Amino acid sequence: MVEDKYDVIVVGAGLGGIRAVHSFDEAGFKVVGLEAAAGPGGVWYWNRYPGARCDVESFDYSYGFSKELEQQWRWSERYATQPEILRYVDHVMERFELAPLFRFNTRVESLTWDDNRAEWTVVTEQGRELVGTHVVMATGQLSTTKAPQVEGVDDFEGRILHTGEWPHEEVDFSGKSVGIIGTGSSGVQLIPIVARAADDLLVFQRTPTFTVPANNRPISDEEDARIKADYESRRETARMSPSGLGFDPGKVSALEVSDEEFRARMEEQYAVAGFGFALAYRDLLIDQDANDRAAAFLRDKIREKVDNPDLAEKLTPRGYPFGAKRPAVDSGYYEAFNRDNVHLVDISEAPIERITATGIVAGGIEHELDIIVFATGFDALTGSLLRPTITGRGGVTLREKWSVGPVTYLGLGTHGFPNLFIICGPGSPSVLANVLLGIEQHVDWLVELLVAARKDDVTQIEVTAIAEKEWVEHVNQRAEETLYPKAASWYLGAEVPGKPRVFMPYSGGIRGYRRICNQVADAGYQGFALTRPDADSAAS
Ligand code: N01
Repeated sequence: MVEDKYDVIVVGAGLGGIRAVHSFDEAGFKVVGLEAAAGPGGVWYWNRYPGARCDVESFDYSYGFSKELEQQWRWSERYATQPEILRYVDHVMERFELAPLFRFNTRVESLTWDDNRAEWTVVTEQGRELVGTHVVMATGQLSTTKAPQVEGVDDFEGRILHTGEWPHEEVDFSGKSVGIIGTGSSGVQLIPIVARAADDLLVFQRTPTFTVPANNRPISDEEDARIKADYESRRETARMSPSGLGFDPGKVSALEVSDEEFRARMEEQYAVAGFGFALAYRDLLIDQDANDRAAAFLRDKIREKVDNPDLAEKLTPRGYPFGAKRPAVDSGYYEAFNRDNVHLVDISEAPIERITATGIVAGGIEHELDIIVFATGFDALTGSLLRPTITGRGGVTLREKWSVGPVTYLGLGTHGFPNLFIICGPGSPSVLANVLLGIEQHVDWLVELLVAARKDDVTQIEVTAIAEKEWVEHVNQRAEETLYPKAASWYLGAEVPGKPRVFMPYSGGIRGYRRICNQVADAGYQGFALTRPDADSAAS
């Protein structure tokens, strides 16, 4: 039974879905947001592990669409914690009265395109049916968790947790032996906290990670007032920077400066910059020799921070360029390994064999544990898009179409799936830029597109095959100009065995990307076929 009909159905109530629902509603569309979780927040709803905090600065990881919101919300720290971000989300939901536009506890199972009626039928896990002229997938890039397929997981008699599906109540680590598997951003944030709380902490590390210090601090009233007095120029600086983070990439090559000058600049960046560290010189992420210099600097820092030289060596990343895997931003990560109760289990050569009733067996040794935490990450970028069955024109599913990797035009849509749009999808800057800026740019661009379509009686909007092909080539070419493809990362699909290896985000920078999107719009939505009933395609 068809329950409801909408102009726009938004899937997801993370920061992308919230912004999309709000903006489509403001533009006069009948819109509904569907969310699997019991509440809003997306990744910030699920990733409640202790130590979870954003590693983009709070002033930049926030919506820019409302000056009043911008002025009235008070961030407490340079990098907001997960609970503070969730409070912000709740505030936005309340302030803009968005809750009535969402349905929570509503997981989408399937989306099916009807070519004759030019609309999508969306079926939820509960079997409810909704019909929408347009669908916007705001399902996030890092929202489908993955746990390693280890034999014996079900035999474990202690507690198993995943950082990406953390319980709502506090987990008591005191008096416990805890094993954490994974040393990506989530593990790096969690480890120092558990180290202080648990009796024993065993860190199971497969690949050491590069980290840069967060240099977190409280935001004083003075700083808050200063930034708010001219917030627009901060936003503009962010918009005009390739990363969307406001960092002006260095103009100089790391290879042109003396050792002394290089070290002084790196020290300066290390002490303040967080993510901006990678942008100190113009070529750290594109030239191997330049990158080697930065990597050597970071390796020295590990040796300085970790007392035991053998342990320091084990924690030292080698064999892939700094930044090619997403670096973690840390607060006391290496220092945690100087504690007597923290032990590294190097599983690079002696992998985890199985989980038993009482612990983890690796390299033939059983490690007894009360709690096992999987900090093993996500089926990134495509996991949540491919989880529901999306069936497009001619009965082709998105899983079939993307069986050799995701192909999109601008990361916004894919040929054969009319009126289906993605917020920060593969092929857009998404995770390689300030994702909040990416979300707002995509939502604003899509609202303009649908307003124009409504005005011109356009009922179908579809990416053309040629535009998609050319965009994918461009994305690949931009990636090849960088060091990103040189690491087995989740950017590349290496995080899930058997996943196609395709470099997924757009590495050409969000500033240039926005320019391209604007040119596409100015040229009458070049690369999209716009169809009116009983008329031929209006653009291609
Ligand atoms: O996941 P990851 P994450 N056996 O994929 C290991 C964002 N984020 O949740 O490298 C043993 O980075 C895996 O080892 P390897 C951020 O964009 C942001 O930490 O595959 N180990 C790796 O060490 C981040 O990049 C924030 O060899 C296994 C770890 O688990 C992204 O989310 C905070 C394994 C997974 O690292 C994902 O981060 C947190 C196995 N079978 C996350 N499988 C902030 O903004 C995987 N591993 C602060």
